[in-house]
Amino acid sequence: MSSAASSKVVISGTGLWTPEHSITNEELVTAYNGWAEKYNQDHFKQIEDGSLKAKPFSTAEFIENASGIKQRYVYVKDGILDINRMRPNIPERPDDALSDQAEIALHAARKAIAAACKTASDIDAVIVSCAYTQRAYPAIAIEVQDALGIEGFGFDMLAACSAATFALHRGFEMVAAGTARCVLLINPELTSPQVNYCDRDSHFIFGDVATAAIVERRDTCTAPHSYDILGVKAQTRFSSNVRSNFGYVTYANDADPFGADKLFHQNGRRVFKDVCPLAENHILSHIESLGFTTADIKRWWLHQANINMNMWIRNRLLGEEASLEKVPIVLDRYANTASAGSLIAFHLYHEDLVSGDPGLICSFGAGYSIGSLVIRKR
Ligand code: CO8
Repeated sequence: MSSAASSKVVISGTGLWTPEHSITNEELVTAYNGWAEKYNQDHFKQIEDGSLKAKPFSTAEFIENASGIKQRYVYVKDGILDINRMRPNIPERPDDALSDQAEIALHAARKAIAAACKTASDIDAVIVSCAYTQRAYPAIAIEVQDALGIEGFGFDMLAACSAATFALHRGFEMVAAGTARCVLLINPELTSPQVNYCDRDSHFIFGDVATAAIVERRDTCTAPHSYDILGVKAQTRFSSNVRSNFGYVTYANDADPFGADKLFHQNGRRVFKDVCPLAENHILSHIESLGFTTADIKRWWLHQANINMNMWIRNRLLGEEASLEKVPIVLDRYANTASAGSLIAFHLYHEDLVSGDPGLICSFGAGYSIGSLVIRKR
């Protein structure tokens, strides 16, 4: 489904919050291998009689070659590298304290509001959109709305890898329809509590971050850098190849609430093979529907899950000789940040574009879901 060109709605500012803590591949691998060695020793007998499989070891070289990731940022480092814990230690906060996710959302939101030269009174709606929210209700968006003193309304939405682009689509539609003058969209991607740090195949994939964006009417925009939204396009296709069974029904079915299937798990190879061609076709049909060719698009802010996926898409759409400046990569530093990756890339690599330059923001991954926006610098 795509919506036709409109230059009445703009992205007028973005914000990025980067956690102060980071973990290198080497640190992560040392912890995982220490845990695996202990597991194998503790289960020596079962491994020998074949009733259990020995845990394999991880390597930093594999991680960098297979994914392009060198390090990741985390909200709380304490606990993740402790071989007796292997998960972050994030203490529960009382109901009258700001929640963790609202806190990191606010860091990014304030930066986006400042970049767009807006104040709370200009904003009519707040959408918090990410892969997980830390509770079902009250919405994190309403907590953020309250902390910022914004009138109007807020709601949360979940769309895994495409949470940020799908939220931008909703902001675009609300402003185009006149139901809001200006919308604040936030992606507090607190992924580390859902990472299985005891799974060699996926322990390295994710990092924490928060991104935010302001979408508003073109005629109210006073920001130094702003982008007309020329069109939006979304596509989903059901797949269980990237899945988390975490949810409130676990209480009713007596399953282990901490079981491996309740954390992020995937068939990574399958995802790669399915999603790359889907994304290629989606992007081509979107830009062509707006009268552009791939040569016209000056910058490609792609989802950041895996360097080899982005290079595959670059090679298919632009050719192997295309400059990496056109297709910025942030996952070496940030790792996969669920929906926030394309927004981090946009935030860090847009100011040098000149008036009239078109660009593409595109997410692809779990769901499967693909979401794109074709934008043009004003
Ligand atoms: N160290 C050493 N060896 C390893 C390791 C490791 N850590 N892990 C695997 N190996 C081994 C494997 O066992 C395998 O060995 P063998 O050949 O003997 O069987 C070999 O290395 C190759 O393994 P793979 O085939 O799995 O390796 P790949 O080259 O396919 O790379 C990747 C694995 C990196 C996972 C790759 O397949 C990939 O990135 N695929 C795409 C994944 C993707 O995009 N997924 C979507 C992510 S979902 C998302 O972005 C948001 C979801 C919601 C947020 C969740 C928050 C927690």
